[in-house]
Amino acid sequence: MTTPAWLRLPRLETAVARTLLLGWVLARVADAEGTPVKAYNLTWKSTNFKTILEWKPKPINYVYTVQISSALGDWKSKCFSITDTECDLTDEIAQDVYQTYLARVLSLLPKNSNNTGFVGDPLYSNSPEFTPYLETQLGQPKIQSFKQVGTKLNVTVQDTQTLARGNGTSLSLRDVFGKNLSYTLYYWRASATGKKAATTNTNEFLIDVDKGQDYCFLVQAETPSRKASKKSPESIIQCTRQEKGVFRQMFLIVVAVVLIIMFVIILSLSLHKCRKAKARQSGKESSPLNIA
Ligand SMILES: *[C@@H]1O[C@H](CO)[C@@H](O)[C@H](O)[C@H]1NC(C)=O
Ligand SMILES: *[C@@H]1O[C@H](CO)[C@@H](O)[C@H](O)[C@H]1NC(C)=O
Ligand SMILES: *[C@@H]1O[C@H](CO)[C@@H](O)[C@H](O)[C@H]1NC(C)=O
Ligand SMILES: *[C@@H]1O[C@H](CO)[C@@H](O)[C@H](O)[C@H]1NC(C)=O
Ligand SMILES: CC(=O)N[C@H]1CO[C@H](CO)[C@@H](O)[C@@H]1O
Repeated sequence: MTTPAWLRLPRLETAVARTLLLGWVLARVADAEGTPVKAYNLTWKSTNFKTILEWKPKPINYVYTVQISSALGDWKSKCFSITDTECDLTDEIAQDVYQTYLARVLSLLPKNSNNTGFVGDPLYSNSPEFTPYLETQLGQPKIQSFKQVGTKLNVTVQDTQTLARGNGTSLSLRDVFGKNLSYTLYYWRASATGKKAATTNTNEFLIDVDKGQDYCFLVQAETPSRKASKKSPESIIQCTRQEKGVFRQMFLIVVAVVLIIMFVIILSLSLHKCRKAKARQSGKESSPLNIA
């Protein structure tokens, strides 16, 4: 017994509807997982060895994992399955800042996110090579202390601790760069604009200045031996203030004026007394005359 044609038609329609529905559901699932996009514009941002890799674009329903290797080494994964577009790699480069590193950013579906062994279809981009010692930017230096005594101005620059490590301890900028790190002091009289400069490959300046004058100054770090990233930003400006000297002078003047005033008062008082006494005396002398 065969089904009449008029009965078969709705069944066909149901099948079509089912297929359409299935297709729609599959499309939804694919959407939720997203389509990984290859990362681009991978950029190293590094200051005093604090080092972050940045890239684009913001992921939509997929994730990134970052891997880093030194010239010698294996790939090491960092920042597993993240939806950010940056990864802090300081810990990896801090152990040896003289090495050259390469990083890559993998774009992965969340369910594959631990499949970083390049089975299947890896989607990744390489970063530019990065050598922290040569490429990290110098941070803004800080003036630790300064003192002006007579014709000498003593300025001490803080030796910044970095995140770089050697022998298991954290290294300062000076530890890492040694004599290849210099500081330049730009200084000028507070009342004038002409700037002078002095350079040292220690953290201390001792310069000749004019006695009794106030000075303003700033410092800038530099690594002349490096091709790039040579100069730091300038420190904030500091000024000496010879307030104490000025105060002492003012104090002396005030004391002198007070002493003079007191002297004048005492003098005039005693003169007055003198005159009165004289007047009385002359009165006494003249009274007999008056009586007479
Ligand atoms: C990559 O970054 C550089 C500098 O930030 C920018 O000039 C360039 O337009 C970027 N490229 C893309 C494709 O966004
Ligand atoms: C300059 O100041 C620093 C810190 O106060 C001090 O250690 C140093 O001995 C001073 N240098 C001179 C030459 O006075
Ligand atoms: C690390 O320690 C060794 C031996 O103790 C020493 O020779 C070397 O100079 C140290 N390195 C640093 C960067 O401090
Ligand atoms: C200083 O720079 C020179 C030339 O680049 C290099 O040979 C030397 O090893 C550097 N010294 C330190 C302490 O980094
Ligand atoms: C999703 C998942 O399994 N993540 C793991 C991938 O592997 C790293 C270390 O190998 C783990 O820390 C994650 O939890």
